[in-house]
Formats: sequence, C-alpha cells, structure tokens
Amino acid sequence: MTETPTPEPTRTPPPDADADGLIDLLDDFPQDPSRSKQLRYASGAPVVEGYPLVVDTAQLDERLVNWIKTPQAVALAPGVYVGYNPAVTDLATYLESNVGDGDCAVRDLYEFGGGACWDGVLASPAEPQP
Ligand SMILES: [Ca+2]
Repeated sequence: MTETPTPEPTRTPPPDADADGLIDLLDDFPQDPSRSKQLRYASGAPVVEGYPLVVDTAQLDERLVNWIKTPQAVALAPGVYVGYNPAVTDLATYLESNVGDGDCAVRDLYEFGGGACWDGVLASPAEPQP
C-alpha cells in the first residue's frame, strides 16, 4: 500500500491591512496602525477622538490646577481629568478606573463614577480642538 503524501495546505494569513499585528477581524481600526482598540466610557460611548492624552496640569482651568496635585494630568474627555502617575503609562487604565474631575455636564454625559465637578470647565489648549 502506497501512501500518497498529503499536500501541505497553503495557509493564507488573515488580513491585517494596517500591519499593526492585529488581524482586521479583531482590529477596531483596521486602517490605522496606531490604534487597535476602541476605548469606551462607562456610558458605552466611544472615547472622544484624540483622548486620553497627558497634559500639563498648569494648562488646565484654574479650578483643576488647584485641585489636581500632580504636575501632569490625563485628559479623559474634554474638560475631565485625573492626576497622571508616571508609573502608569497605559492611559486606558485611567479610563477603566472611571474617576475624573472636571466639567459636570461632561462627567454626567459619560457616566464617570468618582471625582469632583464644576460647571463650565472647558478643554485646555493642549487638547484636540473641536
Ligand atoms: Ca489598527
């Protein structure tokens, strides 16, 4: 009895259009190599484009400048911040903790759990301008 060798199957790797290492099926941004996962607020809304980002606390609304005790803060949404810990560089972690100080309406909109709020806190000049 002779065995016909099974031909090696040819494998086509799953498509990864932006070549960021995450296949398109799992990539929320299949055309953007700098992003792969869509972050969301507690409300379920997608995180505002360009956020989260690290900003200098001194650039914020003066009420935040007096409140946040770290030299840098993480802007989680326009007008909402949390103190930045240089030991925690994955900014998604700050969103997951869902604590932020800043504008009352924005905090309510995205359902932040903890933090202080003031009316009329605007995004700082360091943030993406609408
Ligand atoms: Ca991507």
